[in-house]
Amino acid sequence: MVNSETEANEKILEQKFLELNKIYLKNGVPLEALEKAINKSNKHSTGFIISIILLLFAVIYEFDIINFVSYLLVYGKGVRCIVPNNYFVWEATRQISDCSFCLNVTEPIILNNATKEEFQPYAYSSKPILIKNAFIHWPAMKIFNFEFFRDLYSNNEEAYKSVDDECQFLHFKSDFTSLRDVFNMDENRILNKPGYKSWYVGWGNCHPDILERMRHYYPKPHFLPEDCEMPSKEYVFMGYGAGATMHLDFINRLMWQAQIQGTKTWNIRPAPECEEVCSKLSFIVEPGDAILLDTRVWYHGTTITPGEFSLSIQSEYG
Ligand SMILES: O=C(O)CCC(=O)C(=O)O
Ligand SMILES: [Fe+2]
Repeated sequence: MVNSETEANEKILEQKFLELNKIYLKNGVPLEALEKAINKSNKHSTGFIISIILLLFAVIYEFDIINFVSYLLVYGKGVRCIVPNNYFVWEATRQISDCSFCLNVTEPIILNNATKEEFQPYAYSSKPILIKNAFIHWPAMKIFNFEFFRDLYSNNEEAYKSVDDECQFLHFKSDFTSLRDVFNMDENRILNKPGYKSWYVGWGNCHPDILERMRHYYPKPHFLPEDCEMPSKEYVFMGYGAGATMHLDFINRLMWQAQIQGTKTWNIRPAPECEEVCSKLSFIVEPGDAILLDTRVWYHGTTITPGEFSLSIQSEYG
């Protein structure tokens, strides 16, 4: 049982930690580490976690490990991934936000199946935008499912290799280590039958043949500016339950996403340094909807409506 004196002490420590947070954010403390430190259900005490974070920070700062490791892991690899593999280093070196992107934003801008002209005033905005029914006409809405993507990759070693080498595989909370594992899954688990572990994954498709075969079923989103840049890579996110864990993306442009199957809740929040002046947001996307978000500045995570399978296509524009 926790007595009231311990609780009071914990409150004081929590307060002190939040003050320290502001000072140390300049040099970077990852969001998840901050959250764990104030989470009372964590088996370690708050003071212990603060000490570990500060010690870690001191070692990294003192020996200039940030520059060295980020050079080796980020730029050395030559690939800009949606979520960097060395998330801690990147989080610790990211620019501190001036919060202008989230001031007075309490809900997404909602448009209904916007045309290019209607979307134009919002293009390139950092505000979250939801376009209802934007993609209901896409053939992909009827064609894309788990089996479509399994067939797309089947017996294509080069395509699997491209995910590992040039693209990225994101397992979130699932126990998979590669896209191959996902497509070798037991049929009952694919269907999320009771007694089977829930799963949610995402991966980049950058193999030219795979991309061409995917794009056969959807065009460039019709509302995007004619001259906007698009990468030769499109992500698929699919699965159940917990969805994507809270993160920032390490990408060059703004993000668009098409919700193809299932209903998904987006939970987005400003960076910790903006939490006092900006709000956290939560909103639902349904099949056929488009969401546009600056995932470089908005922390974002998703949860899938229980009992539903979610599938989305995601890419960048700018
Ligand atoms: O769709 C999801 O579950 C997450 C997508 C995501 O992280 C992104 O689009 O950047
Ligand atoms: Fe993301």
